[in-house]
Amino acid sequence: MENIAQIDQKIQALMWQMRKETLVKMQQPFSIDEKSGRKDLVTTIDKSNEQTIISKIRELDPTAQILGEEGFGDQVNQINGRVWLIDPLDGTMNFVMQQNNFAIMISLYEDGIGVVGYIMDVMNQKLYHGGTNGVFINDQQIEAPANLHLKDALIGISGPLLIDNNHNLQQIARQSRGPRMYGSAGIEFAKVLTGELVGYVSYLRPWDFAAGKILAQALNLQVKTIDGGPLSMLSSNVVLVATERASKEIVTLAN
Ligand code: 2AM
Ligand code: CA
Ligand code: CA
Ligand code: CA
Repeated sequence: MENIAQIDQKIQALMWQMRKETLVKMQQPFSIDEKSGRKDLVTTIDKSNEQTIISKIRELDPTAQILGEEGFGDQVNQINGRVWLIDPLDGTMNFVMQQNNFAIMISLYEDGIGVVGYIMDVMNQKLYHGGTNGVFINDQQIEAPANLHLKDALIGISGPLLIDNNHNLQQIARQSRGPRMYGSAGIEFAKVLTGELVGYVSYLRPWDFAAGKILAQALNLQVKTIDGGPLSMLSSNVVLVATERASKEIVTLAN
């Protein structure tokens, strides 16, 4: 394998290529299928994006494991060694209904520790990327967001969790300046990175939060389960990303 700086340059280039391909493919007819039901869609673009990303990563890092949402990667049963996580289209419902507010996400973990994460906000032409050496939007490094309290800021909460009032989330929303709901984990993580949201709570699978977790932790944000515990990288979690202050406040209210 090449060194991480070389790999990073190539994955950044891949993300811009995937953005371009996605913009082209969405102008042509594509088919849409239901996965678990009418609120859980997959398109031929989710699948072809994943296949393109996986074949490129196989070329760059042939011995790594690859975990992709649409199943074109490996059966990953343990997080040791190098593992790439791929969400080829995040916010597929938004992609289908809005042609906006969706992302493409890639990340690399080594022995369970985040190395680099990438979130491409396709329609806004913004690539959020980096790791412990800093977090960037395109070529611009960004600073850690202010350590705001819940009461002073907006919070992202997924629709189903807020509607069902799981984890006391309606009370948590009331204590904030207001809840927001964007429908793409990648877009919501990006808004926490920039301080537009003080935090985000959603029930997510590893490829939904893997890239965002790396970028958030590099900016002193807390990324945990809603109980305040560590996230599992191999199963679903109710994920909380927030400033240090809001994270404590939300965990207390939720439990
Ligand atoms: P996806 O679009 O890649 O599936 C809002 O739906 C957010 O939650 C999206 O980031 C979506 O990712 C994610 N999500 C996770 N599990 C989901 C599910 N079963 N149905 C719909 N969205 C899901
Ligand atoms: Ca999906
Ligand atoms: Ca997703
Ligand atoms: Ca997806």
